[in-house]
Amino acid sequence: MSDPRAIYLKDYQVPTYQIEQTELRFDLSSEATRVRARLCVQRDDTTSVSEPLVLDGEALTLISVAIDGRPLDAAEYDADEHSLTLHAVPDRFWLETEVEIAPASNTALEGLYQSNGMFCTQCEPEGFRRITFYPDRPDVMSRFTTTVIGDRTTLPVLLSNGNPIDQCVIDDARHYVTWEDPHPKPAYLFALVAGNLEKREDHFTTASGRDVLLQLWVETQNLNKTEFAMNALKRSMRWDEERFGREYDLDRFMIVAVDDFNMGAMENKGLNIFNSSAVLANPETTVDMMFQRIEGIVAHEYFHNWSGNRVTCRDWFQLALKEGFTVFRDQLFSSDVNSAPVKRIEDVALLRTAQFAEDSGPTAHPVRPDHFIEITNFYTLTVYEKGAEVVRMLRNLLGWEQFRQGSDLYFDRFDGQAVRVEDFIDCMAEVSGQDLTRFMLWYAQAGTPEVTATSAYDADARCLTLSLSQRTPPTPGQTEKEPLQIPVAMGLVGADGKDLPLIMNGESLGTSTVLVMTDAEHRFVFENLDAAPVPSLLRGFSAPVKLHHALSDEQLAFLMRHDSDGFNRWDAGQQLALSELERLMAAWHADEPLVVGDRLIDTMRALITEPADDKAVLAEMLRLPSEAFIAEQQAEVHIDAIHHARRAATRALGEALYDEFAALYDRERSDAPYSPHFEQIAQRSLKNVALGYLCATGRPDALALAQAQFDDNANMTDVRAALTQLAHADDTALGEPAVRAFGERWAHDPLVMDQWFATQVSRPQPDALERVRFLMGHEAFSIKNPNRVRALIGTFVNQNLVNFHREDGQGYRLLADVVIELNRLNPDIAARMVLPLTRFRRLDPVRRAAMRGELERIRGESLSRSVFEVVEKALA
Ligand code: 0A1
Ligand code: ZN
Repeated sequence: MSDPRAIYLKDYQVPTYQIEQTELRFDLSSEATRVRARLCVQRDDTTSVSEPLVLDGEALTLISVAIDGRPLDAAEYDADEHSLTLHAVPDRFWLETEVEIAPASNTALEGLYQSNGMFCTQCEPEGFRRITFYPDRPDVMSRFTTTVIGDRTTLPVLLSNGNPIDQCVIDDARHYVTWEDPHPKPAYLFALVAGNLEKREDHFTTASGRDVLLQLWVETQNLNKTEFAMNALKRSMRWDEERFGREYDLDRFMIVAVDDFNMGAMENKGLNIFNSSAVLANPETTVDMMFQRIEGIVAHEYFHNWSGNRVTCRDWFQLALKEGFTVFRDQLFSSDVNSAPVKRIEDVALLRTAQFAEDSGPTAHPVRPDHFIEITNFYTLTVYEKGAEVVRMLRNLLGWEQFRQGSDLYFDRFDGQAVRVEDFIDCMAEVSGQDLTRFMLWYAQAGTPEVTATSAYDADARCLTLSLSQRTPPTPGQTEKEPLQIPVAMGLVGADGKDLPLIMNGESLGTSTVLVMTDAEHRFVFENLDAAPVPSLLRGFSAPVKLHHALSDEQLAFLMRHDSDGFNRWDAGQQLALSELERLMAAWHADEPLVVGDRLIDTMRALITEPADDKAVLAEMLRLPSEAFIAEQQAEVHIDAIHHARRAATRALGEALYDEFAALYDRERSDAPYSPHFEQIAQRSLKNVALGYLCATGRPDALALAQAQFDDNANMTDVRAALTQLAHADDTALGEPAVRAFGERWAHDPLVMDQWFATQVSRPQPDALERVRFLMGHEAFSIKNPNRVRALIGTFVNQNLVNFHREDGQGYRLLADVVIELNRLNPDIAARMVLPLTRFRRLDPVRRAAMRGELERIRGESLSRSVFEVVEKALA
């Protein structure tokens, strides 16, 4: 059933009017901000003179409209809830409007809003229409000049895009600053910030020798958390010059940290606005993982200056054009400056759990959707992460050199334009001479392709035949799927653990190659092999597919030790652990004791005791597959079986390898001053994995180690790891006081209190849900702040599966209550939070019914468009 309110890609039409110049004047006040806009409007050559000018506008109080200085009377325009229409307009003219808006009551955090008294904006994708009447679409690009007027004492800092060109004190109370951005941009990249802020300042000299002023603006108490992000910014700027030949193009680059923010951060031209959680860090308050996330986000937003801002999207269906490419660029950056295999492992783990789950659920959509009701619902893992995998596949198909040429051509050809995914792909096809027609299907087909591999060795012919087939399961609205172009990076591992030379049709391919699938079935014959090798397929996870390659536990254990590809070594280990966990789950269902087999224990022992070349990879290899990943492998999901099997395995490994883990813990302890450098991070990660196994035994001496680490208070990574062990122990004797002490120590720091919430609500014991309800009443919690909601509710729902999926349905009820409240306050966050309730198809009948019941209860409310779209899809 087609929804009347849906918007379709096929209906795209070029804008009828362009805006050459945009002059804005903001007179800031919490309840009644006045926004004056002077727009130089130009009718498009192809537009008929009778075509009305229609401007978008949401929740605006219109004060006045004038054309070329002449005020219009009410008969000359129509203003409704969503637009302002002018019927007869000249070919080219100045349009002046004045509107009033109320930032203080804007809890949706789109448009102009307030966060701790500070004014800030979020305009992507369609927030600018909440600021003034405007053609709010990315293919209308304009030069902006912005004057911000504000109170001198409460708003001493007034920022917007570009360069300050004028500033003055108006009277005792007020002052203004005028900013000019020389680069034409779509309205979604507009930004304004006003507040009582302080800055960290630095400089960067570009490759061509220009000086760029760098500023990081924060509230005073956060100045001691700015050093890391500033350095990450400088590293990103240098990296983009070296790797992609991209130089910065303005005299200043500013970042502002904001506490209330829907997403991670936003790439507004020259004035990035960041969720404070995505930029503020220091060793006392911030865990290693967050340092790395911050580095990646700073890079991501900076990289958007080219992939997003200089070359932008024609329409929002093209979102993956900027996001997929920019995520790929930030992944490459993080992998260049840290442990490359671990970066890949983390990204793939996210993809294979969360994105694959999206791709197999009711909200599945292609990387480039062809219709939507609410575009904010499409800032998804599919658009971002699968979008990045698609760009990575191009790199895999073309090789780096040609990929880089394609990227150069794209930036060069489309600089200053708003373009489509096809334009990007065409550049890649042009420089490589490859036919990428079939490749485009990656943007159009939803669902995760399944690749099945079998191999047969023929001793007489001394060859191995590798058969690969592909199939993409149906997704809502897309029943038939075509074969995709899939790059399968691979090698053959010989009995000595070394990669064998690959010979196909008499041609030598080296020891690692990329097989390209374009059809449903393929056969590849490798020659000149003395014995049956073990195929190592999909190295580096060269395509976002589910690979079914039936390897025995022996072969998995072999690859885990010998594969030359770090990612595949890890993956073989995960498969091996998974097959053990499956045995345990079967035992749980049969009410039999959960006994862990020797193979898993022996492989883990070997890992711990043999010298490791990459500690970061080792730490990852020692971790069992997450509950979410295990669930993703099952046709029918049994949360309790998963949880108990994984817990039993962790405990058994802890018991069997207690001495080894204790020795590992000791070995990786260090007194060196904290640094977020990846080698130190790897060491802490390894040490804290060991601590986890030790504490899983519940032995008092293990918990004493955790207590000592907590008391030692060396850095937040170690403190939080210790606190987690204490707070998640069955015996609350140590956990309770530690949780209390931590809460008192950090009551003044909301980002640390988020960690405090998250640690408590991920506790596996059955009292977790009551704790969530209790903490929702804590003074540090606010349902209006997205970070608090994610830390408290999001962590419970996504990281505490046994308790969220309680059979009595209380977990679902709690989430539905939250969604109903958020639907009124912040529809975007509500629509994100409701997603776990839509994933009921593979659960047992009792839970399925309970989830559906809660969704129906939500549907009974007066719903925002975003929540409506998700709930309708789920119940369809
Ligand atoms: N373009 C940003 C993501 C973003 C999207 C929407 C937002 O508010 C509704 C905020 C940020 C990025 O990719 O980083
Ligand atoms: Zn982005």
